[in-house]
Amino acid sequence: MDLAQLMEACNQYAKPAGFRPAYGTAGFRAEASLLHSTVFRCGLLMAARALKTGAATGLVVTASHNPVTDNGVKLVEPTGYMLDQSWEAWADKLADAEDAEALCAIIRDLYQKEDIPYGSGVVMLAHDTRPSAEELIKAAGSGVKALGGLPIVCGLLTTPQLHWMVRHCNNSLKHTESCYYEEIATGFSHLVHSCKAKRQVLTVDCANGVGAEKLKALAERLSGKLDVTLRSTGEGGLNDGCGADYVQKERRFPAGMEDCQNGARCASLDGDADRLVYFQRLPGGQLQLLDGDRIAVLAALLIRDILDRLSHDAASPSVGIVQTAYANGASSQYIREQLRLETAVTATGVKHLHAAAERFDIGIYFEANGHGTVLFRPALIERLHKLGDSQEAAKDLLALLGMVNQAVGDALSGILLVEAALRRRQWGLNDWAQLYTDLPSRQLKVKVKDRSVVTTADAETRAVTPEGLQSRINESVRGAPSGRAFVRPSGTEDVVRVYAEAQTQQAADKLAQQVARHVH
Ligand code: NG1
Ligand code: ZN
Repeated sequence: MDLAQLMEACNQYAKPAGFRPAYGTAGFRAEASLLHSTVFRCGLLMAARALKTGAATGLVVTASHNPVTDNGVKLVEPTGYMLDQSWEAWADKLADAEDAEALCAIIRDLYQKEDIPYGSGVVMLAHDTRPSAEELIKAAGSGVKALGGLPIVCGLLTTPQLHWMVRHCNNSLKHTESCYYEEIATGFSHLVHSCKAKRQVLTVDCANGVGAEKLKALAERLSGKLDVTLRSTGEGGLNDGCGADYVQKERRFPAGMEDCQNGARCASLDGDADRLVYFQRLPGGQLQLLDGDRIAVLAALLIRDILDRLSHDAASPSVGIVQTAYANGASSQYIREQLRLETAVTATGVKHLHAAAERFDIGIYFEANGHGTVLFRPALIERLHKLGDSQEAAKDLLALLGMVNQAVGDALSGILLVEAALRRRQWGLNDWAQLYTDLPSRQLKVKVKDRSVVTTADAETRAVTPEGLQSRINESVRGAPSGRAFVRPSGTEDVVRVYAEAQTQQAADKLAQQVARHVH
């Protein structure tokens, strides 16, 4: 490491006065013009992480479902997962360092405490469609180079594509963008090749983000096996009145799809295409949401159908579903009582869900907002390869493994998962929707002076501070039939989030309003 060079580079990316970046639910997010120093420092961090692990790491410049004027950075481990939580404190320290001198001191400390070898770390860089991406990618590259590392510029990609590429690269597998399409499309083609179900056109709201171009590329490789019509492909503002977060939180039809036909099969991606929700218009005109909870249940049914045909002499693979407190109570009840599957509840953020899903042979994790995937334990994969020579069911599971992104939740691979599951059961959206009825729920955001005064415990279901808040919430919940409510500070926006569900929409709305008042 050339200290003089490092100092000079650090000086070029000064932190704006008064800016206090913090690593949140999925990395750093802020108004884009504030972020140059943060992204530069994340470049430093990921170059060091690459040296520590002896493998390539990744960095995506994106603010996901947030407005186009924001940006952010998501950090990728060599496994393709999100940055190891033990390193989040280093990310915070680096991002928050006041000046170049303080920054260099933290780097020295990092090298010493983590015993980082000297050398050149490889960091793969990608970005979404935000206009601020170009400058921020430059800042990330400068950070990597300032530590003597090698930035590999992968360009415009969905977040899950970059995660997939990092994982494949480190497993010495082909990892180009076209290999990504090839692999997930091959899995899908295998799973649907003998399906007799009539194909349905899927209309996809692409949030005016990167998903539009990438889903088009995927559909082209499926040679007619997936009929998609794309909406919000870039003509409007990113995530502006459209996208998975808008549809899931507002329960409204996205821009350009207000006039969709009753019963037409529709889906929404978010701005960086790692979230997916389905929806349809009911005969009464209202929107019916098929969210991440429902995708998890559908995935479990697909897996169960295949496992029922698998004969093996060892114990049956364990299958479990991981959710957060935002999961609709009706979905959790269905999973426990009807599917009789093990469930786990973790704090918000896929880093938590992912870790819990790894405890099963097949771990399904989804946030209600549509971010999730299905993980296969390596020992099971090995067994399946052996069984695959003689058994169709093992081949089906291996096809599923190839189709579903093993690194992180992925809306494109999620579409293939949902479409394959529906087609194999010859189901339409109504069959899927009829599995259970969601409890009415409401989410609100509350702006407060300092959201960090709200702290929580028990997978965010209980407010620890401010004192007295939880007992006021309990009081309100007692007054609502089948009521449940919780609050937590957002890790991506400057708000406190309120969630409430109850037997009727009116009761859920009232409960959410009451709890929001307790937060103020
Ligand atoms: P925050 O802002 O911490 O609630 C949101 C989502 C998370 C996750 C992250 C990352 C909700 C309620 N929260 O986090 O689930 O997806 O963004 O993008 O949807
Ligand atoms: Zn996203």
